[in-house]
Amino acid sequence: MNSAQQDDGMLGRARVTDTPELTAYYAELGAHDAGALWTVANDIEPWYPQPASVPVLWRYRELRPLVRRALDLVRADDAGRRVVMLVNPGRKDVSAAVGLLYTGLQIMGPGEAMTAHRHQAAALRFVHEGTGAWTVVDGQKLRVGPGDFAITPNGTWHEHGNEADDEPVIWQDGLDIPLVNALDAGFYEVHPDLHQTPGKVINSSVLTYGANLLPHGAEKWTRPYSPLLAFPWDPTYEALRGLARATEGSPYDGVIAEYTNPVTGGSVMPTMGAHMQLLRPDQATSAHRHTGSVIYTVAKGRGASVIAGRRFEWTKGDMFCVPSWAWHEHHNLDASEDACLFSFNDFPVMRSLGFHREEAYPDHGGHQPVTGTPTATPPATAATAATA
Ligand code: GTQ
Repeated sequence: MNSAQQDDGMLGRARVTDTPELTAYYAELGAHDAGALWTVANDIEPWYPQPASVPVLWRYRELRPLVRRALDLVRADDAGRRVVMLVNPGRKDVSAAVGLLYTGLQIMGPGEAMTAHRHQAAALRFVHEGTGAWTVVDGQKLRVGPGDFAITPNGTWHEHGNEADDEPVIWQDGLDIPLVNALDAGFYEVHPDLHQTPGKVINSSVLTYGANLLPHGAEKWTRPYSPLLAFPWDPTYEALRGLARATEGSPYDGVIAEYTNPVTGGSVMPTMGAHMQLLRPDQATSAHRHTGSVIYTVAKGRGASVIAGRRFEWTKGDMFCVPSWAWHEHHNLDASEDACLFSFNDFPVMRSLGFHREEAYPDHGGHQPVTGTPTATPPATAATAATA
């Protein structure tokens, strides 16, 4: 910590000492639904982000049996969506997994189908297991399998189900529900007919936009989200392997690529972006931090990530979160296989509001010392001195 900044008062920050007169004054302000800024200034304008979210790892091996139990415990029709949410211990009040992002594991039994609805929150899916998953998004039927990524942009009608006759589907939902609620902008509607009438062509957006060719008429697409709604695993993984041959990648993320809106090259939706990244065998990235929250899902391989000084070992299916401004670095622990991390984030919100900031970890050759303490504070640099 920078010693000058230990004392908020020296920098012109609030340090008024309580007196009986002031205490009485604060009470009187409170009675008028008012308050004195100097009693909260250092809390509401911190030196740097102070997320309530903590780093968390959710192990698929541990959650899967619990998710499967919900199949027998609740009927999909009664539950609406049969989902086990991942809840950050610091964000229970808003059902967030990290920051303003929600995520959960949804299970659909063989032959099940959910009714159609739409809402202000945007949604995305990443399939963990099961081959029978389908979803209808604004009348377009998509089939998705393990490793596939699909989007349900805000305001689009959607319903989904599992057309396999033997095994359940478990997919991960990612939504910006806490963001929408933080902005008091939530709406929700059930489809008047409970179901849409899907067009006959399955995965029509993939047929139209899925080959890096911009089709005739694409310029007419003016909605703020990607017209390509599904991104299958196989071509994504092949693209990452190609990238790994052709480029070095990022020192912080390995070989990483964003799923994009093919018309604009921007993020798939206005509030949430998503990436797939590949860590080469044994690769250990350098630590950095940035504004914006991220939820990761291990798509392939095994490794470890150090987040805010805590080390989390992960394997396929595991999910973990990186709160805003937390130092993080990733390590592929396998000497011969690559490891792949799917992730989604609120970066489009940060960028569109001008809130994006990023910096490299300056010490110890770019790697954090591992403290093992859940709330460990990283060593502060001059730019990031803590509040006193
Ligand atoms: O499928 O639209 O996990 O509305 C939570 C809320 C999924 C969905 C969730 C939702 C959905």
